[in-house]
Amino acid sequence: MKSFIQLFLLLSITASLSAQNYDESKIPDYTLPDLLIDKNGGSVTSADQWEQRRRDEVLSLFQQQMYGGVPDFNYEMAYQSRPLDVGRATAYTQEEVIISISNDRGAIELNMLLTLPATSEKPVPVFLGLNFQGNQATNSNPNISVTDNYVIGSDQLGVIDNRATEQSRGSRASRWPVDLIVSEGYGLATINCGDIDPDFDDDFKNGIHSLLEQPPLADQWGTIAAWAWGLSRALDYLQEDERIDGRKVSVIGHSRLGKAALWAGASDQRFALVISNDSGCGGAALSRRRIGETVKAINTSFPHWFCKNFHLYNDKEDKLPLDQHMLMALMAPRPVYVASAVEDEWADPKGEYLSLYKAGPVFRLYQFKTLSAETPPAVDSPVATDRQGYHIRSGGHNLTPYDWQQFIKFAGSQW
Ligand code: GTR
Repeated sequence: MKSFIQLFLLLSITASLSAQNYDESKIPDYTLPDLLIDKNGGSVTSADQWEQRRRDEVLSLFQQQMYGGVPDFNYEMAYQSRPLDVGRATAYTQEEVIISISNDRGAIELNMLLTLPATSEKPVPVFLGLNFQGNQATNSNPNISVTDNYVIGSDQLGVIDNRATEQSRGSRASRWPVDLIVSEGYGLATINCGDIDPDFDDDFKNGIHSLLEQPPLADQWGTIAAWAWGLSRALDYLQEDERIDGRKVSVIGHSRLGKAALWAGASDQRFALVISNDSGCGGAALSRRRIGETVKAINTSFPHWFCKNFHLYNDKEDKLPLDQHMLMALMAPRPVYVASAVEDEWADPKGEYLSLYKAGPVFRLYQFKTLSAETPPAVDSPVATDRQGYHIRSGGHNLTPYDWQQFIKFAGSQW
């Protein structure tokens, strides 16, 4: 009976996925909302006008219709740092920074694994990104705490029933090539996304939501916005630590955590560089292309990721008053890098490129050179302009050392 039910579930998932379009010629005609026309129909022709009139309008659209705004609530933060023995590694130091966030309703702790080059004459730039399986999975140091919080992953990664086991140690180290990162003079900070908000639909009761009285309204945060908020709290700490150059913190994320990195970068302009890796629908990919994962597909599988208003656009992408090129434009004048993978069709690599390309008019208001070709570059041939970088890597949905090499190179060209 059990295997019959499993077969039935598998067939229904396959049927619903095969309903998705992967054929470029079947993309419906669409028109993207104009970045440089404000809500009263006025043209935006300078960087000043963008910043004073249009940027807030665009940001509010994403808050109200897609990711959800953060409700007002009071909280206190405290930090505590615990140095870790790194064994024979000499190139870097490691510590766990516990960021406690509390109010009279409750408390959560974000455990941030901070890896810094062992020697540096000046404060170092840092990459900050959330992880899926806990800090212990990002690095093989046996002294890193195994998270007790909810994690996402399979038994091959040492995760059983959304809990990390000892076997998870280092199981995702290839996604966090710390030797490469520190050898280029950068630090790395990472937190289990489940420390901020566990990634399942519980009607917004756990994680950071436990500190609020009310469940979110239709235009208030889902889980992606909660993760982005947590990234900003991590940045609060990083900007206070004197070993770190708080003006050079890049926010990075893969897949759903790439969506969170983009929203963090858009909503918090203290992030100096924003990096999206294979973030797909609800991240870098244009929603109107409806190729691979669609708005309906994502809201059905993950009803808790976006605000409730976003569900109104299931099968109605054309009614969205926004699209993801507007999210990219919110990064301007700061640099933004988008990475795709050629086999990651579910994430619509071409749509990920196009949103960056279509954000060009806003970067040009700042006199920056922007991507010149509407067609994505060849596989494994990164392109970069003043403030935009992109590559499409061979292979599938993953975060690899190749991706990091490009991010580091691009960051290096910015400062
Ligand atoms: C998929 C989801 C994508 C992407 C991915 C991930 O199942 O459809 O939007 O976020 O998960 O995060 O690995």
